[in-house]
Amino acid sequence: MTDKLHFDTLAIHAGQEPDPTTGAIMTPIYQTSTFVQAAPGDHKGYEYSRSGNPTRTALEALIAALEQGRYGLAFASGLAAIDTVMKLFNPGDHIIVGNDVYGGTFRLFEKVYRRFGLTFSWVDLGNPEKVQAAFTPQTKMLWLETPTNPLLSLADLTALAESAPQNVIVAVDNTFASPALQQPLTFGADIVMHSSTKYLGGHSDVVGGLLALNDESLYNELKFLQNAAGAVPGPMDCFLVLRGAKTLGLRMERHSTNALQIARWLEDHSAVRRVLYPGLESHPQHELAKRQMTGFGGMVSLILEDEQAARKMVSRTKLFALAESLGGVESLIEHPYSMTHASTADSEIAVDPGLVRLSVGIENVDDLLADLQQALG
Ligand code: P1T
Repeated sequence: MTDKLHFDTLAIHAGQEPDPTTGAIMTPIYQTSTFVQAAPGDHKGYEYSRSGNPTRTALEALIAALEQGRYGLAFASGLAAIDTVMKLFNPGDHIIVGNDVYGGTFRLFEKVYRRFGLTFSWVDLGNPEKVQAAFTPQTKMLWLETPTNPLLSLADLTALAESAPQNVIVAVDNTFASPALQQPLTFGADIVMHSSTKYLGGHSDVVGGLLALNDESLYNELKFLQNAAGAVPGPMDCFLVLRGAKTLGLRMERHSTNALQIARWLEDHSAVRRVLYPGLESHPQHELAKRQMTGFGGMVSLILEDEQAARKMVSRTKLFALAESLGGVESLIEHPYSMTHASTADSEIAVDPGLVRLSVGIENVDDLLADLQQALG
């Protein structure tokens, strides 16, 4: 039934049917750890909530539909989703990673999985020769974000998916764009990952992670690992993401128009050295953004003179709350160097101390501009 529906309709209906016994239009929160069996193995499709839970099933079907994939899997956090993907690999395997990613992803790869014998190359994905040169016979995955956190760089998904050898998994962290603006599986990616804590949930009230994919055997491996390692979300958290995702399309439109207006305003401000936003004509990959995305999203980064100027700005905003995370209806501001990306300090992917990151919310844009104006002085 859901095959031919448009994105905004899928966001409200995919994976969700009125409850057959009561008619409840909202998917119930099946707050149960276990399911009664008539005889051993004679059950109604559910045995134990780590292995499967009906509220989670609805969310898994939803993310599959929103990403135009066949399969979805839900996790307790974005990092739990990434961690489960990493468990596909063995000591000696090599992973190529885009050289701008969330600090927690860097930490998981370099501080945890390196100890288990995996190796990582951090590569500028905008440079096709460098990407080609990074593949070795041991390379098993290419992991990337587009747009990246926090520098809002883009990767050409079609070109990368075509250039990767057949046996290399191309995995895209689609958290910043959300499936409303970009669907990496349609460009040839093998796995899409989300921190549903962000735009999919959309209301800063839940931590979660999601995967979407098409390949059946890869899905079976990941589903096995999901159950074997057990980093699953509870039913209440699944419900919150299901509810939040219903308005994803509308929210992303407003995030995008607010962010573009703010990015343009910041570009004209004398205290700002550089604005990073894919929707600006000055963004080096603006043309790619227009090809690959249907909107430019709500994340804007800016570079101020130095660390002191950045710290001053993030402490002075009033509507933009100083906090980690992003993608909620309310605007947030943060200092990646000392907050979300502190774990990359002194590494090859360390961030500029003068960088400030905005998660532009869906408030009235004039109020947001006034707040930035008073904070920049
Ligand atoms: O926080 P969690 O749900 O575990 O998701 C991790 C994660 C993965 N990928 C991207 C692109 C992310 O931005 C995040 C989380 N990021 C923040 C908390 C942040 O403020 O950047």
